[in-house]
Amino acid sequence: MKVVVIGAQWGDEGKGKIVDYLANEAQIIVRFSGGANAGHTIVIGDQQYALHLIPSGILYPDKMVILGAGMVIDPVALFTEIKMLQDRGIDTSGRILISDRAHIVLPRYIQIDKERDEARKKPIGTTGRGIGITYSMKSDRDGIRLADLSWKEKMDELDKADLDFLAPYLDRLEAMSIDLSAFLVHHKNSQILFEGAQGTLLDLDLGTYPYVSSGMSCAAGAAIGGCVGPRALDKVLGVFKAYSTRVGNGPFPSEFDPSGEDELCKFVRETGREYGVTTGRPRRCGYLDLVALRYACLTNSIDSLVMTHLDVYDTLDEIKACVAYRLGDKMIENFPASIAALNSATPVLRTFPGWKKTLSNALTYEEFPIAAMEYIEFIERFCETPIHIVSVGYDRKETIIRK
Ligand code: 2SA
Ligand code: GDP
Ligand code: MG
Repeated sequence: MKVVVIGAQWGDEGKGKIVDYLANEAQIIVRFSGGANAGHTIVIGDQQYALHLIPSGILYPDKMVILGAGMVIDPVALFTEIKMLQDRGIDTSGRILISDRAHIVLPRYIQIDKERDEARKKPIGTTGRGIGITYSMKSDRDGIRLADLSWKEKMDELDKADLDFLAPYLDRLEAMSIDLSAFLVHHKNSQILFEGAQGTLLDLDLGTYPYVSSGMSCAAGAAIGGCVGPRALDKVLGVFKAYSTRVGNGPFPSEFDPSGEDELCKFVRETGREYGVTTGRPRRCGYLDLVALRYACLTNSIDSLVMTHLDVYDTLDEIKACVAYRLGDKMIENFPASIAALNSATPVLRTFPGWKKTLSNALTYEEFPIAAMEYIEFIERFCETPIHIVSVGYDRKETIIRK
């Protein structure tokens, strides 16, 4: 079985937690997009890990993890992350491979990324990790792939600073480099997870452009960045939070209070620990946006949704979710491409009763309070997509599978 796990919102839905949970049943985990902009958190008991480049799955001693062709890899960030894992007792040797088609992030790209975003009249609020520049060098056909590191003519084009930067990493990158397509053909009977980064609404094509990242966060990206054809993928899981968050700039129609100062925003941010894993920035918070979630289901062919952070709402008297946008005197139910429309859209909210119970104590879905079930089942009907997994806490254990 080849299963894709993507974010169905603006990232940070809990993909790291869910991929780690599902990795128990897989042999190979392939990250297919993004770079060290991502922050995927995994919590096991009193241990917390923040992964940026290495696929969630590395914490099991026997899984192979692969950085796919759709990724952009900063060697400094990569080897810092490997050292962090090894220092914490995770034996990574021989288990981390990289597609020879993946692109390399150079320090000067990081510099340009920061300068360019600062110079923008309307900054995107990038993570400053050189992501957009590396992907644009790639589309401009000036990028450097792992495979190019041993191509003399290409290396001769680089200036001395780039060569000096790359020199200490060449042997280690070469040792990890594989032909991903051939590798996956060879392992065609393995259970494989394809792990996305960021989320649908940050996808370069499907997201709120230009307020997006530059990789493919969508399900189709798993095929391209994972070096397989789309028909090789068996199932798409879309992870979403019981509410919405976004870090960085750009439209967010269901944002609680754009000043970020209202009580509900503060409550959700602190209870859900909504701070960037890579930059530490406070995340903007808002109501669950079902217009956007349904768009994510449709554009990614999501077979099954995974709901996370439901526990964050445990103590609320009532819960609201956005079921349409009001645009002037019109109501719309489809997610528009126009940033002007998204900026002026006001959310139409539906209210649900709260459950006022601690969900993380439940071992099965049947133990959930009726009010929590009603919220979940409304979302399923609205999105015409089942929710098979519900996460009620950050720990690996706090995960409920619905039968
Ligand atoms: P970039 O750096 O070019 O990819 O930034 C472009 C936009 O993409 C957003 N972006 C993210 N949004 C949510 N989470 C991300 N990862 C980190 C995390 C974020 C952090 O897990 O918390 O630490 O700030 C991520 N990476 C990129 C970014 O905010 C821009 O809006
Ligand atoms: P990712 O980028 O999608 O992997 O998500 P992040 O790791 O950036 O952010 C998700 C945050 O929520 C992390 O701090 C996780 O530990 C935490 N988390 C994941 N699932 C749950 C959940 O169901 N409930 C709560 N309270 N926290 C969760
Ligand atoms: Mg994250």
